[in-house]
Amino acid sequence: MTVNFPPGFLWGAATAAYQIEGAAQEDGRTPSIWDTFSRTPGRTLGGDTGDTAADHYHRRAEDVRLMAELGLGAYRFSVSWPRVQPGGRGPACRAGLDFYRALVDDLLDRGIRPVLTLYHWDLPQELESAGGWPERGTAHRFADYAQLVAEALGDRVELWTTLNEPWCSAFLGYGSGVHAPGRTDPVAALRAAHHLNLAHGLGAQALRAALPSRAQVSVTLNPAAVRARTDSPADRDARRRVDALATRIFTEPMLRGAYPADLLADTAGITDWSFVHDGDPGVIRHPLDSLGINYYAPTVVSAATDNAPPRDDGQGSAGHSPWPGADRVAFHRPPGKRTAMDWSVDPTGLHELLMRFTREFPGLPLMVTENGAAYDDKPDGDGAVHDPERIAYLHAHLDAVRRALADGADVRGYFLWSLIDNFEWAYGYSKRFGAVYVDYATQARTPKSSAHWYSQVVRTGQLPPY
Ligand code: PNW
Repeated sequence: MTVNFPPGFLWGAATAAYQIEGAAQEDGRTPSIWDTFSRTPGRTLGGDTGDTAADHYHRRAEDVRLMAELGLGAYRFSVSWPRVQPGGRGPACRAGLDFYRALVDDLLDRGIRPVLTLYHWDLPQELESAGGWPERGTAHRFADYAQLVAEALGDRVELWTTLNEPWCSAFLGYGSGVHAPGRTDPVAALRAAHHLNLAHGLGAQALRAALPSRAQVSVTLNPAAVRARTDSPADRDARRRVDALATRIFTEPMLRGAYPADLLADTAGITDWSFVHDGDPGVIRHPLDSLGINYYAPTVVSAATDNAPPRDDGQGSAGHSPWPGADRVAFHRPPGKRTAMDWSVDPTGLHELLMRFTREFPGLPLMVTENGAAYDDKPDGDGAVHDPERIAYLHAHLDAVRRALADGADVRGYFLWSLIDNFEWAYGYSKRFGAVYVDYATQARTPKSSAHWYSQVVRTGQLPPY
């Protein structure tokens, strides 16, 4: 029996402010940590920055038209904190808020539901200069910012997300240093993770207080679909450690109100966690309306042996690991198909994660808030962009979502990453994740064949035979 997508299933595409907006110095916006980082030589591929990006700040209306042409039912975007609250504290910047008001109005005019993320990695630089996420005060600044945005947009946005992938903010930003702000300190990374959790809890409280009761509050994580290379106790222990650091460090406090005991034990040689104050767990635990899951590829680990190949998870820089307390873990690249990121194509990881959260957190609706792939897209002689590999990737992963639905998972929506090609963080513009091609010289948008394919899926609510 084919199970199709349920009525009301949200079909969308996702982006993030710094990756598409550009206009980095306009209308009162101040620098974020990504402006500082990307302007520092050697930090991003080719020295690319988000100064212009896909110029979405000036092409908002055209981009919303494109979404309507694709038939999207929802659009997931993020608000740039330094655009709406320059410097990360104090009064709102009216021009910045006006941009998001206009965006949301354009979406609603075309029947597209706005799904707003408050924080997709662009911390105001002033807050980083005051200590950043390793400092507790940043969590309180975030709650103030959440209130400010809720007061401005709460009359027209129903779906709210506090953070996007706090794992990346904490461990790539402060641990391995491959993301902004580029620090490489395992204690700072663990402190950052806790203060991001606290920011989520305080932010969710601020949203509830400022928003009408119909509003829904969520968070988006990138849980690891992590597998042990063998069933040996040592390899299973490696799996457990990575699972704790990637996933349970967020899900357990947010959904159950405590850090996992094994995580505290694994990291005891690094920190005593005294930055967790009495009362924090009760704040971090907040009843959520759904959980957002971003999925790209699985992770395969084993216990490191003396002759193990060097760490190769693509996430480390100059020997700095994003996995504090998991030094004896080796990361492996399974054989098989890869994307341009060199990430393996394996949709079973998505099914596995959806079923895991269904089992562990019964009653909590799930949303696939990002899924997609980078490929080396190029226009052909006629200017068309054919990306059959992306269609195959999307088809296989949507099929995994469909199987999870058939197996009882309460999945409410799917958001393709990404609507348009954009600034892929440390990889700059070299990696194209868009369903729509962007010619950065002219900023012309061309829907790739995957966009046409996805449009059919969205319109029919069904996967075509493949
Ligand atoms: C996510 N990793 O980033 C982000 O939410 C997007 O902004 C980004 O463009 C997309 O996935 C594609 O990369 C990630 O190294 C970046 O494990 C890096 C990792 C995971 C997610």
